[in-house]
Order: sequence, then structure tokens, then C-alpha cells
Amino acid sequence: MSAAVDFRTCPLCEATCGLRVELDGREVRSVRGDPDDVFSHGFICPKGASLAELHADPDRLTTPLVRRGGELVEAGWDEAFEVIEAGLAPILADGDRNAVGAYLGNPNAHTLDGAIHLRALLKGLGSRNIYSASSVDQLPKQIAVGLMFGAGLAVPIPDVDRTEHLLVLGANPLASNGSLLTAPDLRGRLRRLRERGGRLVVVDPRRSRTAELADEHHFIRPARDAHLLAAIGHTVLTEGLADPGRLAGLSSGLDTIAELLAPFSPEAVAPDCGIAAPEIRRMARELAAAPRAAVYARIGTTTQEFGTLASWLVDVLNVITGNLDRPGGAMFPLAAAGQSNAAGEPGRGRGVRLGRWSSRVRGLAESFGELPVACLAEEIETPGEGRIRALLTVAGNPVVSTPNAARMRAALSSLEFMVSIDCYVNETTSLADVILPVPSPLERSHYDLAFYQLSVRNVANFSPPALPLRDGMVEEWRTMLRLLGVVTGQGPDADTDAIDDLIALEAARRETVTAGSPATGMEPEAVLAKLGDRRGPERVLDLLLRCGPYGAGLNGGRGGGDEVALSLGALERAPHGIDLGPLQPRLPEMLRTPSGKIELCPEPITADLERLQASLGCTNGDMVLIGRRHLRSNNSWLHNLPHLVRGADRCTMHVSPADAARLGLDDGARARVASRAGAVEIPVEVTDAIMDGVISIPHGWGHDAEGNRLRVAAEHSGVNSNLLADETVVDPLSGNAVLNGIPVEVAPA
Ligand SMILES: Nc1nc2c(c(=O)[nH]1)N[C@H]1C(S)=C(S)[C@@H](COP(=O)(O)OP(=O)(O)OC[C@H]3O[C@@H](n4cnc5c(=O)[nH]c(N)nc54)[C@H](O)[C@@H]3O)O[C@H]1N2
Ligand SMILES: Nc1nc2c(c(=O)[nH]1)N[C@H]1C(S)=C(S)[C@@H](COP(=O)(O)OP(=O)(O)OC[C@H]3O[C@@H](n4cnc5c(=O)[nH]c(N)nc54)[C@H](O)[C@@H]3O)O[C@H]1N2
Ligand code: SF4
Ligand SMILES: [Mo]
Repeated sequence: MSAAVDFRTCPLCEATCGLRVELDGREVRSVRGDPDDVFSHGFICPKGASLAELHADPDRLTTPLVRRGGELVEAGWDEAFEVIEAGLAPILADGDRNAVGAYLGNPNAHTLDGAIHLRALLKGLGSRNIYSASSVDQLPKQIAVGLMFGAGLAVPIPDVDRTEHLLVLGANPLASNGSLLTAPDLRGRLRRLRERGGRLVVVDPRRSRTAELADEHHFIRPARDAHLLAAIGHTVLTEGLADPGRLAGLSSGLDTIAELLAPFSPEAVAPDCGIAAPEIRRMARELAAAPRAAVYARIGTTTQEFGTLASWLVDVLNVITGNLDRPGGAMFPLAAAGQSNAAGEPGRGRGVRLGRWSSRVRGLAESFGELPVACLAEEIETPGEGRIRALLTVAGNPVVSTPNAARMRAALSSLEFMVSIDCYVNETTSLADVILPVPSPLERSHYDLAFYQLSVRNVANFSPPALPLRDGMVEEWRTMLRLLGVVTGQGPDADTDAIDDLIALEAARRETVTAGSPATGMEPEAVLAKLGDRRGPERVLDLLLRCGPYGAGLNGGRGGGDEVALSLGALERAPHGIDLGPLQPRLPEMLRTPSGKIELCPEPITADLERLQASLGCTNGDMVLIGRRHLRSNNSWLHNLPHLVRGADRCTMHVSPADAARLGLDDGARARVASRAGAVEIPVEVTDAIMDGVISIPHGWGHDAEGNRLRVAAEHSGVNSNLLADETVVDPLSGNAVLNGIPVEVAPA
């Protein structure tokens, strides 16, 4: 085979960078940034460049593995599915659909298969025991915006390219490359913000790389962001700086905000936050005075005890300062496909329904069809009706990613049966009875259905597979559908093409009853006929693009001239993507609340302010643990790529010089860190980049677990920080895990 150049979107994080991949047959010669990509203009990070190593990793699974005599051994697909049938059918035959649970990991947000066909599998499973990485991540934000704007992905995105004042809390985009903020090259974008005279303010218990770039950095005590945000709101309202403008007429609850925030004056919260009251007042005044400003907060503010309150207060500030939905403020994207707040009647909707059921043991509420993963272990361990006896994991590593990792490992080990769809044998999948492999990122098509809904520009970019599947590999969506066959009683050999047709037909049917869709009133079969002979998620994507806000419709072109008319074919002809322009104001059209208003004071959230008030003056511990990310990491799963782990060990504990002296910790020596949940030993790194009273350990490590087949990662094992995270402590509104602000005891090892 000869050399070829492939242009594709990087699937490894939310930034959606365009890559230029040089191939020699099935071998990758180089991966560079695509200079012609309409969004990333050539930007690439070390992870994107490591796609070649990921594709060629000798530890990547190429065949199913099946447990025989305690060992995971290679098997054919038919054999693997017979074992799955034998394991699941008797459990399902007992008549309790909840006995089979599922955990869905983060990479599902980065694949079409995870976005489309996985939903069909979950529907077929019919279990209330569905868990995902959402509840160790952004769930509090989704609940806040769901209640305020009526849809769980209606997240206001800071318009970094046009803003003049950006207040960032608990996010480090220079390491993470942005989250709930799709924007390639955030370093460049933030630099340009400063070059045009704008101001970048970062609030973080660590002086992160983003904080170093900022005009102003404030250390804050972990989990005290809601206090700070409430005090900023308090200042804006009491000093007469509020200026909601047109948002006043679009909001309900504006006049009660001041009263709700009354207990949280800067003077009241300053001791808790560790930020002086005059500083808080200045931050509030400068935010309010900026002609265009945005407040943006991420994982440090969601994975903590006041996650939902902090997430809500971010957008309360965006509203009272008049910055919501205006250029340079915090805006709502309009994606080309699947935008949940763009379909159907504009301006009003059913809103979100939360708590339709609760977890059996602890009574944590359901949201968006899921239960919080902090209660997964107890749902496996506790006997009785509804106990999880078998588990499916798809693209997830809960043994490393979720709180109380030791308990999670023991719980998974006790299951009657476990199946994983994954590319590696790692801390979680090594406990499965069957592992089903997936194609390499170069062997599958890619489109960011989720992240274009969270993007600083409206963009659409589709990447067809660069390479055909390797021998014996199966598309991930087909594997999902074959599992769907098992859990719906069709046996291990279900016709995946027939199920795929049903999925596409159902997607078509939905379009035919959606107001404003070009499919309205058509027969679903007639809609499908227009889509030609594509299969799998690509066919559904084509449908969504054609019926979306920039769609070509179902009868070839819509309009003429320069108008964009999107379909999958149109995107295939544009390998560098199609730019659909900067974000535009979308209020009130994007609202899906039953009232047709922005619900500024949703009752479930405001009721939680009592807890915030009660916490005033209470510390969350003498020493508390937070996390951090490194540019060359990706949660738990890229540590097997040599380029990403070379250099000094990164799994160290950061501690301030004062604390190190007080606790007798020496740089380079080892510390013992203990919490209610467990203890670890870890190398000490003394640094003034962290505030007193706080230590930081990155998550995603601990690759020395028995059963792992990750040869490179094993040499850079590190420790699993979630051995310390306490699964019994959650943000009560969302059930989201508390991964930042964990009370710990630290001593020399
Ligand atoms: N202490 C602490 N814990 C945290 C966090 C933190 O900040 N601190 N962050 C949390 C966050 S934000 C997240 S998102 C979670 C992540 O939690 P998880 O999603 O559970 O963990 P990942 O490490 O992303 O694991 C991804 C898994 O998917 C597999 N995989 C990769 N690509 C594919 C694919 O295409 N198909 C399939 N089927 N499998 C694939 C990998 O081999 C790996 O097993 O971790 C959370 N945990
Ligand atoms: N390189 C790399 N990139 C990634 C990932 C990765 O693992 N590695 N993971 C991806 C995923 S799944 C996600 S969700 C995103 C997350 O993206 P980000 O939210 O940007 O995540 P982090 O880089 O961990 O930055 C979180 C910051 O919050 C700070 N922090 C901790 N506790 C608190 C607190 O109580 N208050 C405040 N104000 N700050 C606090 C930490 O010190 C840290 O600097 O990153 C994505 N991108
Ligand atoms: S920033 Fe994210 S999308 Fe861009 S190259 Fe790096 S990992 Fe890939
Ligand atoms: Mo995440």
C-alpha cells in the first residue's frame, strides 16, 4: 500500500482539533495539526500527536477475551457472545431487569457509536441501574442549566473570542484543553483576549498553568466557590451594579435573588474562601463594569460538596450582569446536529424531570436516566430485589475514576457476570468475564455530536474512517447491537443490520413528528429511503444533519446560492470542516422550560442555600485533597503510550512549603495520605503553587493493579487517588461525587 494523507478530527478531548495524518498502508507515519482546519488552524497537543502510538499499541485488544479457568484468553466473537448469553440469560430470566446494570465511561461522549447506538442498547436493557462518568464530572452543571433553561445540555459557553473579562473558577484549560468549552488552542485564545486589553481572572487553590497566564489569580479554599460566587452576586445586587437589560423580561425570579443572597456578603464568606472581602468586592465591580464579560467554571466547582449551587450561581452572575446570550458574554451554541434545545417548538418545552426513581440503598435521585456512580458499589453489594448481579461497562474505568476505588474493585469482583467493551485490559476490564474490543480511532468515522453543542463557534466536521477495520475487528455499534440482541432475548446471533434499520427508522419517525423538521408529515420509511444505503450511526447522523438548523433537507439542496446546506455528503466533501460562524443570540428561542422563561431561582436549588449558609464559618478539614490534570494525560487510559509518560513521574503530591515544614515532609520523600475511605503512599513535591492547607494528587493512576495488561503504564504506575475519595459524601442535589475538598491526614511515610 502507498502513502496517503488523511484529515480527521482528534477524538481524544473536547477541543475537536483537526489532524493531518500521514499513512503508509496501515502504518501511521506522522500526525500533525491540520493547518486548514476551519476551527483549529493547525493547533495540536501532545495527545493528538500520540494517536499513532494509540493506533499501534501492542497492548490494544484485537480479539475478544473470555475468562477460562480464571484467566482471560483470546476467543472468537461467536464464542464470546455464547459466553455472554450463558452469563446474562439466566439472570434476566429471573425477571428483574434491574439486575443487569451498566457503567458508561467518558469516551462514549467522543464516539458516534456511544452517542447513538449505545442509547438503543440501554433502552433494550431496560434497567434503572445505569451509571456513568457524568456523576464524577459535570452532572451538577447539567442539573443547574436543565432547571434554568429546560435542557440538560443548554450550557452557556463563554465567548472567549470576543469577551473582555473572563472569570474562570476550577478549570485549567491550559492542561485540559477546555471542557464544556469546545475551543481548540485555548492558550492562544486567552492570550488574544489579553492582547486586546481584556482581563483574565482565575480562581483556583493551585496556581495552575492557566493561572500563570492570567492577569489575576486568587487562591481559594477548596469547595468554597459557591460562597465566593454568592458574595460576588451579593455585591453586584447591593451596590446597584446589576444590569440584566433584556434578560429581565426573559427571566423569572430576578427580584428574589437579592434576598436569597443576602446572607452571603463578602465579609461573611471571606474567612471561608480565604479571599479578603475588599478583593471580592473589587472582583464583583470589575466583572459588572466590563462591557462584555463571562463567568466560566469547571470541574473544580462541580466535583465538590456545593457543585450544583456553584454551577447555578455562575449563570446567575451571567444573567444579572446582562452577559448571558450576548456576544462576548456566555452564549448558547447552535450545533448542526442533535442540538437538544433547538428541536421542536421554540421558546418553551417540557423542561427536565429529575428524580423519577431513586437508588435502592441510599435513595439518591435519578437524573437524565442515570443514578450517581457514588452508589454503584453498594447497589452491587446489598442483597434484595433490584440488586445488580451483572454489569456491562462501555468505555469506562470506574475502578480508577470513581470514589472509594478499593470498594468499587471489590464490588465488581463479586459480580456474577461482567462484560466490558474496551480496548485495554485495565484496572476495571481485568475483572470482566468477557472483554469485547473496539476499532482504533483511525478505523472509525468521527463526528462530535456532543461537543459542537458546547462550542465557542458553530462548526461541523466529519471524518470518515482513515483505514478499513483490521481483520477480525467489528464496529463498536455492531457489538452494542449484538449485546442488545442478548438482553432482549434474541440470542447471541441477532441480525445487527435488522436492528440498525429499526434504530434508523425510529430516528426518522421522531423527525416526522418534530415541528419544523423537513421530515414533518412524511412516512418514516420514506425518510429512510432518502438516506441511501448508509448504515450504523452515520445514517442517523446524516438524518440529523439534513433535518438540523443548517440542513440540506431530504430532497437534495435547500435554497441555492451561498447558503450552507448540510448533509453527511456535504461534510465528506469538506475534509477541513465547515465553519458556521460565531455564536448568535438565541434567547428566547432556545428555552425549553415549561414557563418559557429563564428560571433564575429553581426551588430545588434555592432550597439548598440553607446548607450553604450553615457551612459559613465551618472548615472542611485541616488538610484537604484536590486533583489536577497534566497536558499529557487523559483520565486513566493513555498512560500506556510511551510519549505521554516519558519524563519525571507526574503522580506526585503537591504541598506548600509551610505545610511541608509543619508536617515534616521533604521534597522527594514519600508521604502517607489517609482519608475516611483509604490511604496511599506517594512522593512529595513541595511547591508554592499550592495554597496552605491543601494537597493535590492527580487522578487516573495506579496501574500496578493485578490483572492489568498495560506494559508501559505498569512502569509508571503511580497511585490511584480515588482510593481516598469518599463515596458516602456527595453533592446532595445531583448525587455527584466529591473529588475535590476531601479531608485527609498527611504524614511522612
Ligand atoms: N479524583 C478524581 N477522579 C476523577 C476525576 C477527577 O478530576 N478527580 N475526573 C472525572 C472525570 S471528569 C471523568 S470524565 C472520569 C472518567 O472516567 P471513566 O470514563 O470511567 O474513565 P477513563 O479513564 O476515561 O476510561 C476510559 C475507558 O475507555 C476505554 N476506551 C477508550 N477508547 C474507547 C473506545 O473508543 N471505545 C470503548 N468501548 N472503550 C474505549 C479505555 O481503555 C478506558 O478503559 O473520571 C473522573 N474521575
Ligand atoms: N490533559 C488532559 N486533558 C483533559 C483530561 C485529562 O485527564 N487530561 N480530562 C478531560 C475531562 S474528562 C475533563 S472533564 C476536562 C476537565 O477540564 P478542567 O475542568 O479544565 O480540569 P482540570 O485541568 O482538572 O482543572 C481543574 C482545576 O480545578 C482546580 N480545583 C480543584 N478543586 C477546586 C475547588 O474547590 N475550587 C476551585 N476554584 N478550583 C479547584 C484544580 O486545581 C485544577 O486546576 O478535561 C478534559 N481534558
Ligand atoms: S487538544 Fe484535544 S482535540 Fe486537540 S489534539 Fe489535543 S487531545 Fe486532540
Ligand atoms: Mo470528564
